[in-house]
Amino acid sequence: MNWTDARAWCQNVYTDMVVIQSQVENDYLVSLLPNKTQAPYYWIGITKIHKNDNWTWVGDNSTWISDQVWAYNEPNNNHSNEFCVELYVNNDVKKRGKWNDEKCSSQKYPVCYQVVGCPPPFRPLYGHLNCSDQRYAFNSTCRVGCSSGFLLLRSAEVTCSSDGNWHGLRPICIRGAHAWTYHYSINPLRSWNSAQKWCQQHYTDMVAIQNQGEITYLNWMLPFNPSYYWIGIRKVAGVWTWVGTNRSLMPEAENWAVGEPNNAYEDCVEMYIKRDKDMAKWNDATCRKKKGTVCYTASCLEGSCGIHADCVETIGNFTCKCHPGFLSPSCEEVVQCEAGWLAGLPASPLSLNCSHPLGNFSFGTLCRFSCEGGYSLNGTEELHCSSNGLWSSALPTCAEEGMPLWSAALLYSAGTASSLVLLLSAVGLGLLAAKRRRKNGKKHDCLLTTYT
Ligand SMILES: [Ca+2]
Ligand SMILES: [Ca+2]
Repeated sequence: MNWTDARAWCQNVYTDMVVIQSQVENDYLVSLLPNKTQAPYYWIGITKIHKNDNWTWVGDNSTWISDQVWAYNEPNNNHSNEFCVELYVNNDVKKRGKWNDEKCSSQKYPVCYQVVGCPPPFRPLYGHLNCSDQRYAFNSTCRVGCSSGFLLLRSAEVTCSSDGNWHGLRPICIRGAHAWTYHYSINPLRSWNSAQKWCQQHYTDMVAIQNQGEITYLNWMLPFNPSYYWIGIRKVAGVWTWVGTNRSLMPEAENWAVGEPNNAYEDCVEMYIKRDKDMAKWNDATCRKKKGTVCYTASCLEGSCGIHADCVETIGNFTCKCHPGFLSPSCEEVVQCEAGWLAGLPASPLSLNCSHPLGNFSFGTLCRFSCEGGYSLNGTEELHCSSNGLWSSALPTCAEEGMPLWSAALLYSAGTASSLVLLLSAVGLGLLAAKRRRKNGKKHDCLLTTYT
């Protein structure tokens, strides 16, 4: 093939005509190529267009040429148009591995190279890839980005290594937050107190860890530091406390390393970031020790959650935690208490007077009961609707003064299924009912449900 055809063939079948960038590469290539006893030899990918041009390699336009690479008396540009280069591969020690400028129309063997590539890289669920080379060639890289609301764990970038495998931890996107707002400093190392001061000056506060996802993220995000990192827990009046929220550490949130906390005089907490043993676990340590600092920036702003909720920091975001008696997601809706019993409530002798500060028969509603003359109240004088939607106690009843209690009972089961049972005040009817039950032989739990 002439040089032009040879190159086209290389590009078609492989990646391109061979490019040599060092004497070592040149010698290595010679060692690979079949020996020839005579011409034709091999085309290599270096050429020029005009007599006075530099020799230029295909592909990257490099102009590398070794001092010793030309054969004796070459390049001689013998016909004033020797603008391509052949590589001698034969047993002549003076010529083997040397170059000769040649007419590009000469017929020689093409030497091509093929990029060592990787298979298409793994695209993480909820993520996308941005690759430097769509053929995934050797040394090319792919960067992973996660969809909005998902967090990248492990490496963001993988590189195609020469063995045809992607190098770097397989990236994953986990459900997280829109932004991560952790900040750290290991220069200088700080005591716990000065770490907290630094965080409060520059960010919101020392890191407050709320779930395993944050622990995993911090362990991934922070560089290894031999003295590890302070976190925002310390002993306050003998109780492990999150300093940012002033809440005590709940047992379910504990993340102590084996055997920790182990010392009554170690009042601050460090996290073993990237430690071989007990990785990402906590240890109580003396507060004046110098360690790395991890801070966070708060996402809660005033008014983030309205007046019936607390704003709770999550990783780079916040959630609204409704106050008792209010319903998510908006925390504007108030919990209601079952009030079906009202319909069956007699006009007398029991009377009630309710106040509804937040809504009819809702959390906060308070009802006061009284009985008309001749009756006395049995049970609570006040009922209130609790934050869980249940009434604070059973309905009271009115008993005719001097009458047996059961004859004027008003039963109410507090809860969702209100069973309102009014009893007759007439003793006679009650007895009648009892008699009738015996006669029928049926089992009744309650008595009559009408009122006269
Ligand atoms: Ca020549
Ligand atoms: Ca300890």
